[in-house]
Amino acid sequence: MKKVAIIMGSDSDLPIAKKAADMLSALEIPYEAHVYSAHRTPVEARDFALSARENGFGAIIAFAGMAAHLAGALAANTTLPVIGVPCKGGAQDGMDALLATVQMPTGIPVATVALNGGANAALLAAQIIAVEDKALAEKLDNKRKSDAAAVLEKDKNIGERLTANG
Ligand code: RP5
Repeated sequence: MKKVAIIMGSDSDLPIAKKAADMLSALEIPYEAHVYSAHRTPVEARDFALSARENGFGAIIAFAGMAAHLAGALAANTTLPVIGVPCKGGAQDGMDALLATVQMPTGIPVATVALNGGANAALLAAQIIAVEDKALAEKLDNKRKSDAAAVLEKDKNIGERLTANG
């Protein structure tokens, strides 16, 4: 199975990256994690992206806050799908990172998820890999079913919970 890359701009992004790592582990998808900054270690970030396909990766998830150029910088050096996770914090509490991640020029796409959306980034990476992996696609279908069942379970007693004291 293809691996997923988890690349953080800083180890301060770790709590958000952990949500992705946990989801990938739950789906039994192999991943590799690194701290490579678009600004502080641009050479390492570029080299990783340039060799990612030949190193067996199928998708890259990039976590960055503030002037969040990491996802775009990686995407500039690979045609593997790159998923950007804008991280909260900084002067605009993440809006700066969201816009820096999502507003890519034509030709270099980055699939951007919600602020701090580590779990969805992992699910999107899983869906990309599942295009060519029937067993993983089945796992994702089953997860959708069990997630839906959990919501319907909550629906059962929501009226009582609404009227309960305290
Ligand atoms: C970004 O700047 C990182 O991805 C992180 O979200 C933010 C702050 O980094 P640190 O100053 O905490 O290392 O490049």
